[in-house]
Amino acid sequence: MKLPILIHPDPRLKKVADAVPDLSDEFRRLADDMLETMYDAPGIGLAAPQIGLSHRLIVMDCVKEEGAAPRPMAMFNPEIVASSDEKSVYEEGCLSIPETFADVTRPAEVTVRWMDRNGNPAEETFAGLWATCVQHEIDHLNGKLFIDYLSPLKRQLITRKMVKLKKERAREQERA
Ligand code: GNR
Ligand code: NI
Repeated sequence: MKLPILIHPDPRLKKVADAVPDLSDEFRRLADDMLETMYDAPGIGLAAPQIGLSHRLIVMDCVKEEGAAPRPMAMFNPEIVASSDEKSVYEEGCLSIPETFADVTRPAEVTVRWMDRNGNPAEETFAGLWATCVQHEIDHLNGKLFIDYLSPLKRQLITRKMVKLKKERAREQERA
């Protein structure tokens, strides 16, 4: 089932999400719904707060080669346990901040520990787009957006643009 994605500014995007205590079919179904929502958008990642749920759950698939096998990942309670000193700059976007992109500097590699969909612990070191994406998603769980790395002025301009976009969309909804 496809779920509606919240647009910034929204207080639900600013909250620190709660840990998932233990895995149930309900959470597995939620992860599947989030993957469906992410692929449909289309996006390379999605965090539960973006659909208004305060759970520490993210999904992602950063395989971008045309024709390559997809790699849908669902991570419960993900934690960064190591970060490289080396940095990388990537032009980020966010499904909760549509049509907006900006360069963000982050550690080039991160090691992440999480619980997989079977409740088993997992750990992996990510690089490239995967590293950028997993850090962007974990930020969502801590109420942080990529625009929080920009200057207050840029952030304010983007927030104003989003307020306008939300009003336009609400008006379109009324007409529909
Ligand atoms: O789809 C997405 N693309 C993206 C591009 C660069 C850096 C991060 C991302 S994540 C984003 C989807 C999203 O908003 N996830 O929270
Ligand atoms: Ni995002």
